[in-house]
Order: sequence, then C-alpha cells, then structure tokens
Amino acid sequence: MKLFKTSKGFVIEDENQFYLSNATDWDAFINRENLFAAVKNDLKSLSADNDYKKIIEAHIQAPIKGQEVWASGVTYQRSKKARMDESKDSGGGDFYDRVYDAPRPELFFKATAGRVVGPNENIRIRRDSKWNVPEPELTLFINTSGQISGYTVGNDVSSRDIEGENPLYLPQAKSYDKSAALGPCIFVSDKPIDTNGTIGLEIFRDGKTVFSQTIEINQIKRSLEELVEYLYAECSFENGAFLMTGTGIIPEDSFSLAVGDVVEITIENIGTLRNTVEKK
Ligand code: DO4
Ligand code: MG
Repeated sequence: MKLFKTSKGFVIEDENQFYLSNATDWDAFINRENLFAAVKNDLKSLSADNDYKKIIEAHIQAPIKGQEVWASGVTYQRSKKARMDESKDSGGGDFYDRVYDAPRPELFFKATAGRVVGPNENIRIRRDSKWNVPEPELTLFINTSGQISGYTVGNDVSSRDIEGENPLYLPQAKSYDKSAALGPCIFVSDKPIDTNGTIGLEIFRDGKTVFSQTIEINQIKRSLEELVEYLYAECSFENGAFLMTGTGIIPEDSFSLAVGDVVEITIENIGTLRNTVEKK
C-alpha cells in the first residue's frame, strides 16, 4: 500500500483503491508500530473513492513533517569511484576507499523537513557551485523504535566540486535549501522491499533525455538494517527518521545539472519522483 501526504489530507492507495484517512497528524499517522497492520485496520472503517486519486494529483506534498533526513554514502561501487576521482587532487580519495570497506558506514545529516521538497516542486543547485548532480536513492522511513516501516524515493542533490575540493566541505555540498526531494508516497508492505527491483534516473533538458540509467537496489554494499543500526545507535528520533541509502548512479564527469532540467527518479513498487531545477 502507499501513503500520500496532501494538503487536503492523507490518502491511502491499497490494491488500486483510494481512501481518505481520518488522521490529521502525519507524524502520529506514520510513526505507529507495525504500520502496515495499523493502516489495514484503518481501512476497515473507510470507503474507497476514485476522487481521492484526484486529491493526490492536485495536492501532493513531500511525505515528511517532523522527521530529520539523514543519508548514507559510498554504499555502491559507482559512488566510491566517483568520490575518489573528484577528490584525488585534494588528497581525499583514500577516505572513500576506506569507508566503503569499513564496518562503520558513512552517515551524514542531510536536511530538516523545511529544506525538503515534494513531487513536482523545484530542487535547487547552489549559486557557488559549478558541478551538480542528482543522486537517486532508495529512502527508508524508520519509526521511533527503529523499525523500517516504509520506503520512499529520495534525491540527494549534491555539489560535486564543493565536496571534491575538500571532504570537510561535505555538509555544504549536501545540505542547503531545497537540496533534498522526497516522494511521491511512503510505500508500506508486510514484507521488506524487493531489492531485486531497480532505481532509475532520467534527466530531461529542453524536453530531451540527456541522461538515463538504472541500477538494481541489490548492488548496494551494505544491508539496510546495518545502516539503520548505526543511525539509531546514539540518536533518538521522536517522530522517526528518513534515511537515504546512497546512490549507485552518478552521471559522467562532464555532466552538471542546469536550471530548467527535469529530474525523474523511479523506484519499482514506490513510484516516480519528478522535480525541476529552479533558477539560481
Ligand atoms: O561522501 C560523499 C557522499 C556520498 C553520497 O551521498 C552517496 O554515495 O550517495
Ligand atoms: Mg548520496
């Protein structure tokens, strides 16, 4: 099933039927134990109506309210290579190689909810950067007690020249207004997401595709549980947290996002997240 946050309420899609929840507090709605069973129970007292689909189309928002967004890095081979290349002149390359194989993963704080955009909203590239990419990432919703209760699509928009100049600049390369996109929904199931599914990235410029690639989630080097374990080891999250799990797709070095580019990220079972790069 899929949970959509909209400005008109929370819409539940289950087996191609659409329902409007009675809940009014997104944080409480998604942060329940055994979310799949809890929402299935809600459905018993709700009536399906196809008009609720129109609410999604017209009023969708990012599926976040009181959560922090964290991200993992260098979890795919491609990400390791790209970071080593971009930081070799500054002497940072070795760090990425080492973190790929180390027991402790790279985890970093990505965004507060206010810096996150939802479907069809604009993402931004920094004014002080010349080399920017989208990073398409399977994103976990983890509840307060550390259960992975759902999945969404994430875009970890990043400035490669800033992170490549010095690894200590990572927070500036990663975290700024509208640097993160999440959506379109939280996919909730009674079993873990199928990691044989794919993550696809397509970038359009002036209506034409300028980049397109897919990767299977199972190319990730670490387990999703391991990433959550490190994140929750010494941090508590009152409303749960979102965790981007790293990118396995990075365009060739000659590519940089431009104003007006449309970025589409599709993850099987979850959906497509589409955003446009806004004017600097
Ligand atoms: O260490 C740099 C960032 C890594 C990252 O965001 C990724 O691999 O997705
Ligand atoms: Mg990333």
